[in-house]
Amino acid sequence: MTGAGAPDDQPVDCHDLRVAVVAARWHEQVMDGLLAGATRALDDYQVEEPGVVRVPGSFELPVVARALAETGYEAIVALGVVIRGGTPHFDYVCSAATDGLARIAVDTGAAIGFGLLTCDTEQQALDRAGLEGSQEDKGYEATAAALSTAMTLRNIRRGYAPESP
Ligand code: DLZ
Repeated sequence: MTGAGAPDDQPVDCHDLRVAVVAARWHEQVMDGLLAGATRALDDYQVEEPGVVRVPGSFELPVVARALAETGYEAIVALGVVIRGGTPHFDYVCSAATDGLARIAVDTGAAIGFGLLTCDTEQQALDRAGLEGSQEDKGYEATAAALSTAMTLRNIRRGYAPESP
């Protein structure tokens, strides 16, 4: 199970955080599950009026995430699915999206939720999509991680001392 060891974080109040979700369109059923998971997390964390932007494919996630970060969004959740069997460009699309998203987080200081599934088969993606019968809920996890990180960044910028472990 890929999710073994994941933290069991409890939702915190993020009602005044500026949050956007950027989601690719490839692999509709899996994307529907990831988006539903993200929506559940946004509700649990009390995010008000999150923005949602769709892009054609995962390759386009970083450039749109960057534009959102530059216009003041503090947390951006990137959702996409790339399936090895479905594309000869698997490695290129995965690394462009992954490297691009990591760079945006470090360069802009926005919290980026990494909800990009990179799978060998569609079944693996379905297992992680938070659908009925799925074993994992990566849309929820990526959203919770982005929100938690954004609150940590906000506290650091406001001069609050980091919490002791
Ligand atoms: C072209 C392509 C292929 C073959 N497979 C996927 C995929 O599995 N998942 C995904 O999100 N996007 C895919 N794409 C589209 C690229 O991400 C991109 O949208 C196009 O190359 C146009 O720039």
